[in-house]
Amino acid sequence: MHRAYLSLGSNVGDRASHLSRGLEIVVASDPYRVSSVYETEPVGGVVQDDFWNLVVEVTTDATALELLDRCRRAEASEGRTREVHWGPRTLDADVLLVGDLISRDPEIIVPHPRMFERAFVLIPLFELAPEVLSEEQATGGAGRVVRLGTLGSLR
Ligand code: PH2
Ligand code: MG
Ligand code: MG
Repeated sequence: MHRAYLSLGSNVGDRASHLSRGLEIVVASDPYRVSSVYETEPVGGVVQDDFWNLVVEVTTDATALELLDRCRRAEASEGRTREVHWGPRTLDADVLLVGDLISRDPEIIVPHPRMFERAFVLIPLFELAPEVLSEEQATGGAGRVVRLGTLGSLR
């Protein structure tokens, strides 16, 4: 058993529904805890609407690749298409951390190679599990991030 952390984001359509349905798929039947939802400035240069982002902690036996498969199924279920790299999406689900695993497999790099630059990942992760980040890491990310409330309160 390990604790894994996944990031979910949406900036197309009904963001709360995409996040809720995606959440159900990525947690499967494992115990989980979820951060608040944050409204976040798009990172990466593409002009697009603000995202809603959250982080979920899953207590699981699933491997990194199995978690990646859940992420892909969640994205597919919300009708994700891949038109613009880092562009608008109904749902993006990424594996951030899987216990203390370090994976350099190009299919699934863990920790997520860009997570420490991104406030939209670090702020919700710090809310949920401050012990997995140093103070320096937690405050080192770029981009405006505003807490909106719990997912339940936004539906
Ligand atoms: N995802 C990206 C690129 N940029 N910006 C925000 N605010 N939130 C995201 O989830 C996001 C992004 C690529 O996965
Ligand atoms: Mg992503
Ligand atoms: Mg992704």
